Amino acid sequence: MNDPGIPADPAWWQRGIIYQIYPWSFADASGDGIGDLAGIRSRIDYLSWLGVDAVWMSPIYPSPGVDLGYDISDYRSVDPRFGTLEDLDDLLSTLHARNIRLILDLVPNHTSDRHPWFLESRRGVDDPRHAWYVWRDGDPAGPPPNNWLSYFGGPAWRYLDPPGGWYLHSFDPAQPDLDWHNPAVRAEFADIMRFWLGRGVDGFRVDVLWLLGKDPELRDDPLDADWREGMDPFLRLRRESSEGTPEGHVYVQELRTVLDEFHDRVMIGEVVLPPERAVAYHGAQLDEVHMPHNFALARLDDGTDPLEAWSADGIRTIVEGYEAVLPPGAWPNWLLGDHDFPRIATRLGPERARLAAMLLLTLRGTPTWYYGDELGLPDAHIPAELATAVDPQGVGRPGLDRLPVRSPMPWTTGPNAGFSDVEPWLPLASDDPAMTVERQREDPDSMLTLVRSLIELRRRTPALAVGTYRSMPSSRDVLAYERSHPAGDVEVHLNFEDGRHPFRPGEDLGVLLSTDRSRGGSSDPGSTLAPFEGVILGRV
Ligand code: TEU
Repeated sequence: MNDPGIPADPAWWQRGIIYQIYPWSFADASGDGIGDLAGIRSRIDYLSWLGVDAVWMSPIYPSPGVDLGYDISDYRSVDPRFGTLEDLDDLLSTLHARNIRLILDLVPNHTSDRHPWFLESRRGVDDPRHAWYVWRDGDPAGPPPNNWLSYFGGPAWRYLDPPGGWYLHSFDPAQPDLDWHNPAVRAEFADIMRFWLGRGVDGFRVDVLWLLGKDPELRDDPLDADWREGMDPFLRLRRESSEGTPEGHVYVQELRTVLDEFHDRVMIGEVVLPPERAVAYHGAQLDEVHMPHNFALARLDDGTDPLEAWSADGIRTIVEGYEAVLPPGAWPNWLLGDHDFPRIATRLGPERARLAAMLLLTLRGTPTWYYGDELGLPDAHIPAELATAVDPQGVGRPGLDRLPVRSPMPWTTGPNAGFSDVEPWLPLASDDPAMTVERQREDPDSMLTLVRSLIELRRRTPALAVGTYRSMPSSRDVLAYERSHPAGDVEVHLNFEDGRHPFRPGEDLGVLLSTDRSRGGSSDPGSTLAPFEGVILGRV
């Protein structure tokens, strides 16, 4: 009999590993200093060698670039920075030929203020496009229609004349929010999805999914009683009216229905909410997204000391808490970060980043891997004069600049790290030759070698790919769990402390893989874990 925790016939997105590419920074083939689709295509050998099953690309559509592609001015085309629609088709077919799927980023909450729809909406109430956005009459001197706040700092409203009114922008003023209560908007997005799915794209990561369908009455968000003077002003409100409404779930179901018109596609939602609320986007009947992204590890050390937060206890609580709230039949997922969060190697340091990689790639649920983390790439230091772009979030909420996590992928020890023939659009994170694919590929002790080995082991070990999860008793500083599958069980022991720890592996188990370079591939499990060592045990 099949264990209820093991999918009988796992889909590609359940078995697989998803690799996120930030297209600005992966590889530049055109020689303008910015990454592009032809660049990504030229690196498919690498993706295949690394062993990933799918690529999620951050937005590649035409965009003024105020929010680096998350401000879209045409949903059915490719930005000339990145290439053409033909380049996209070419990338897709080349990926498919290597058995790698392609997931696009769908950004339905807002457009660019230069999108023709928004320009038309400014003509006034008589224009049908007016009701595509959230306009309200009012006095230009204020106050705005309600107290909602922008993720990029300040009020979420701006007055504009013409048409003489306030419009809602949950992010930058250059990103006006669409009105998802308007059926014409929803029909348009259904059509956009069909456009891409019809071209063969394998699915979408839907940007700020939980912001769709805000309170139709635009009621104020309540004040957060825990907020104190000196804290980030954005955290002053509990975002109960501006996000996460019941209507939003209905609209997500509609998107899912469109997706399901096509065979074997996936819909993943960006839902930056605590797990107990995020999992609601699986849908009551599992009829919303296949997976709302699980940000529990990305946010584990939010506002606290990462080295304290990443304790065995801290992580066990996160993992068990998430497993406990996951609806029956829903498939989990994990990520360490994405293009919005500080990089894992900067948060934890190189040693613990190896442990975090072993954690991510041995937990139950689809891992999403952020490009460059496989090298242990740190956040880049970006002097203002060297950046050719700004992050509006960094401007509006100092300390939350995201450019440092979006630096060019270092491929070689040659000029510009082989990313581009010219000066890249952002400085490299490191000038250390050891921080390149070229060097790490050859080094058996490198982070890249470890990540590739973890992926390879996960792919050929059913217990790791789709097995059940169970926490195991262990000493206080060690996180231990078992992944079970009829094909064979696996144990994972992760030592999160700077001391040696005894561990008792089950009978007949040997070390399949260790994060510790000095264990040297020995199959003898030994009786202690080295500081910050993680091991995967199985029948050898
Ligand atoms: O992110 C939304 C979001 O939640 C982020 O603003 C996040 O809270 C913050 O960056 C954490 O520091 C999505 C995209 O991932 C982001 O890149 C876009 O800027 C944003 O939507 C608007 O489209």
